[in-house]
Amino acid sequence: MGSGEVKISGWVNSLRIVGAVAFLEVMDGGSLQLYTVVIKRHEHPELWNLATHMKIGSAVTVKGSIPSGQISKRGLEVRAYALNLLSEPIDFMPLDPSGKTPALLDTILEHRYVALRIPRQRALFAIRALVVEAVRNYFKSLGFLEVHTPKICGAGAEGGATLFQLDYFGRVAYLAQSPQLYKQMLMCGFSRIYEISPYFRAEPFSTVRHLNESWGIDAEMAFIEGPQDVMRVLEDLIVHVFEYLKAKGQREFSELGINLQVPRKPFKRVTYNEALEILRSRGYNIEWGQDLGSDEERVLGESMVEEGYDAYFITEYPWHAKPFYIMRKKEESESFDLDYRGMELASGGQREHRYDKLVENLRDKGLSIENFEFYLKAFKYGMPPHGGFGLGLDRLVMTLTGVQNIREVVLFPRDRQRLLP
Ligand code: AMO
Repeated sequence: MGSGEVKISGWVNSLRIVGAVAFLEVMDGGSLQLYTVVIKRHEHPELWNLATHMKIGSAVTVKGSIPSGQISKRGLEVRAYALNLLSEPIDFMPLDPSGKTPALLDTILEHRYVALRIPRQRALFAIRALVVEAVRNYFKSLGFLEVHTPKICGAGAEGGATLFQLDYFGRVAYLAQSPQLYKQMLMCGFSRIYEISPYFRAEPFSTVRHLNESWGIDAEMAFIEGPQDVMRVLEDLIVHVFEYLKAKGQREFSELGINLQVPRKPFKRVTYNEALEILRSRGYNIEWGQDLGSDEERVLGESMVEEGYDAYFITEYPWHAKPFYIMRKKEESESFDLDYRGMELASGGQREHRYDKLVENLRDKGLSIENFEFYLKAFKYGMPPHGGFGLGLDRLVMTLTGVQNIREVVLFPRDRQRLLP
């Protein structure tokens, strides 16, 4: 093929016939490119005949030339000289693949594979893949090692109520809620690691920001001086992801009609106590020690946006609102949450690395020392001070793409109702 010529392998999203000209909208399978394939009756009568009888949704290959300087409104215009029909739908199309007639989210999720032909849907998943690419190249540049920890576990880290239990050859096992315990144990051998992996949580919520299988970006780093060292790595990661996406995701964001705004550094840091003050001034009275609910998160987010901060840390949570592995600081903790416009994106902190204190923390939370023996052992051999964070990948993609429901950016979401497809 010469320059200006293309071979498209994709699906017919729509067909329009105007007089003696047929316009086939074809979504290329391997790219985000939508083509408007033009076939004139008098030029190619056999192609015209095939095109005008084409069922929407058919898989085709097209060869053609792109007229110079001619870009039609939606797709790149191609004058076809070859058209091959490879596979026709044998049932009604469950949704309009051109996206001109919008489909309900339920329909999209039920027929995700077909919905991926809609330009907007493709853009969402192209962005998700770019986020993972950005995360990997960020951590690599800082010397973090990518690791993989088990997803079938003998103990949970984030509370018993949300564990999915399974039978492991006659023993009780759980699906991993997070790599928390393993990433900490690794601090006895590596000083900077990260993992991108699924979290399984039997959370009973049906909200637009919770899933029962979500993906996390976890980092852990040793030899830190305090939680602020970890916060800086997380803050830089977020800014890097936004900048990377702004540079590499131009086409995808233009499909979504979004002009990405990179959050400004440094992110605002508010202590839990300051957050309570802000909430009180807005009529929300939270008792000291309580976690912030989604209403409170939203109101705090509004106040931060008014101050010019999209992204902000909430630090020094009450110890009793945080898990046992976080380092205690009297009644408070060396913890942080990272929120973006009222939604929690990440949480983390400095961990307790001193064996005796860690045992005390477990006791204080009413957890069995015996169950955590395998984890505690790693703290006997020169465990350095360390800290880390868990960043919700799905929530990060939600934030970047502005979608309102987390399910939109997950191919086959798992929630309380959804186990198939
Ligand atoms: P946490 O439980 O806050 O912390 O989880 C970290 C981040 O993961 C995302 N997330 C979820 N996203 C969608 N649906 C869910 N059900 C869900 N659960 C969590 C959120 C959240 O901020 N081990 C600690 C992290 C650490 O301290 O390193 C942990 O798991 O964006």
